[in-house]
Amino acid sequence: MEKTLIILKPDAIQRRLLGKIISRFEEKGLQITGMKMMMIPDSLARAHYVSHKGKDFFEPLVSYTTSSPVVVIVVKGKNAIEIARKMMGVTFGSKAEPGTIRGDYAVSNRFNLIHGSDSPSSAEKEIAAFFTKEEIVDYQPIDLSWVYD
Ligand code: YYY
Ligand code: MG
Repeated sequence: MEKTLIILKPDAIQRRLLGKIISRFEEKGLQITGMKMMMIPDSLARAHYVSHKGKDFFEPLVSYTTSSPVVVIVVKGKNAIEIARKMMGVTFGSKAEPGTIRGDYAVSNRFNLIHGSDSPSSAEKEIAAFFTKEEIVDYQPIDLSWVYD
């Protein structure tokens, strides 16, 4: 089983889309194993997006990320990282395919509703940056034998 960090970004909260987006992961068969609402501190936003430091969109991205609460979720499942990225759609809302989260609910480049880790190594780092060990709850969903063959 793989874990990935999902962030429902400020626009997801402000536009009251939390429930719709969370439902998609539940309905897919992925497991929520940690979840909380928080304000992302400036230092954490900068560290989270450090690979984009120096790019023209970096400062506006940090401002947006810290502008309002977010909901952070640890989503668990076989191949969860790749599945979540597919469900999100490509980065820009205007380019994302219908049927994806960004494709269905976003038109913007920056206001694209959701973050998902892009690799096992970033997932591990990002989960550790946003959650303590105690905040990740290990439990066995009762339907797993019907979710996976
Ligand atoms: O992983 P993902 O969120 O799909 O995209 P990244 O390339 O990692 O960029 C992070 C974040 O930065 C993106 O969600 C929107 C914003 N962004 C932007 O505002 N303008 C760009 N040209 C590229 C990315
Ligand atoms: Mg990224």
